[in-house]
Amino acid sequence: MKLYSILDLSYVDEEDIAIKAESICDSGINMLQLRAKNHGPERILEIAKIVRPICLKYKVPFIINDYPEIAAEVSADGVHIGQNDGELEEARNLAGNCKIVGRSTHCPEQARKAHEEGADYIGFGPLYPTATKPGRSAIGLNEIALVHNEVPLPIFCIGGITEQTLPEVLNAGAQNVVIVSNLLQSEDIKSYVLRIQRIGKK
Ligand code: 3NM
Repeated sequence: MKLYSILDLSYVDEEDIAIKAESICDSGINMLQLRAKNHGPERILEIAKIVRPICLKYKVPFIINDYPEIAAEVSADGVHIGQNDGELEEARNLAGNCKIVGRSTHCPEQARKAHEEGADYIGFGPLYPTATKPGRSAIGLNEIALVHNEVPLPIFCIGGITEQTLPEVLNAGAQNVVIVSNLLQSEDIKSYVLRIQRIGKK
């Protein structure tokens, strides 16, 4: 099981960004995304410049949410786009040398389409209602197995995954997960990730 972490700035104080990024990268997660829905592109660029060297130090692939140009400017490993962010190919072109382009998907149809348009991985969710993406209804666990059968891409299940819900998410067929708030709000990220990885190995 791969664990994808999102440094979502709605859960992190500005002055703690570097220290949080460092402890996340040092915890053994497999990929880190910078997501900042309440910040403008100039500030996101500044923050990306802080996080980029930390990811390099720990050899953690670094993904920028929503802004392919920022991904290009900081030489991130990739960019992540949503359903309403236009053509995947356009994001890939804007992202310059970034190798990875991921797309959020919320149903099997969108997942198939993301594969056809050349996404390198997809997010699939939100499995449960989540305050991290308010207003988007949960899709539940029933289609996880189907989407894994039909879509030959790395699939990261997302939305409301916690230490408590992870076992049933894996039982439903999930292979990789994104955890945002439960990880960022844990007291000790390193031991949290260790516990998650143990659940992932069962
Ligand atoms: N994207 P948490 S759900 C950023 O379904 C995001 O596309 C989603 O945060 C999607 O782990 C989500 O705190 C939020 O629930 C996930």
